[in-house]
Amino acid sequence: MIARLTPDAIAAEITGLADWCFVTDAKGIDGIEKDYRFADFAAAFGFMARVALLAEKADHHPEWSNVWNRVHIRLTTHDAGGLSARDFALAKAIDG
Ligand code: H2B
Repeated sequence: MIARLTPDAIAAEITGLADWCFVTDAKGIDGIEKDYRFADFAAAFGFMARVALLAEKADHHPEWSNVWNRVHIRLTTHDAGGLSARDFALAKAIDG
């Protein structure tokens, strides 16, 4: 079981990220979400392939969707029922 971050820790982490938004879903679970846009489907899917490898290495996996050149990513920690340090580590790895 991994610890959920406190609201203060979440706020501090989000200020260090570009374009990630704090979103509480319909079930009351906190996550962070970002929309990416690419030149075309091949570029978007190439990004998803790179993220998939990062996620598998970290054993931490995104909730995501793709529509042609757009990729929407939501990060939350299922084992914690909300946001943990793992979500912010993966967000930084994705943007890095
Ligand atoms: N991904 C995410 N986003 N949250 C988790 O709690 C999680 C995961 N747990 N990937 C991992 C896999 C866990 O189920 C396995 C057994 O390590």
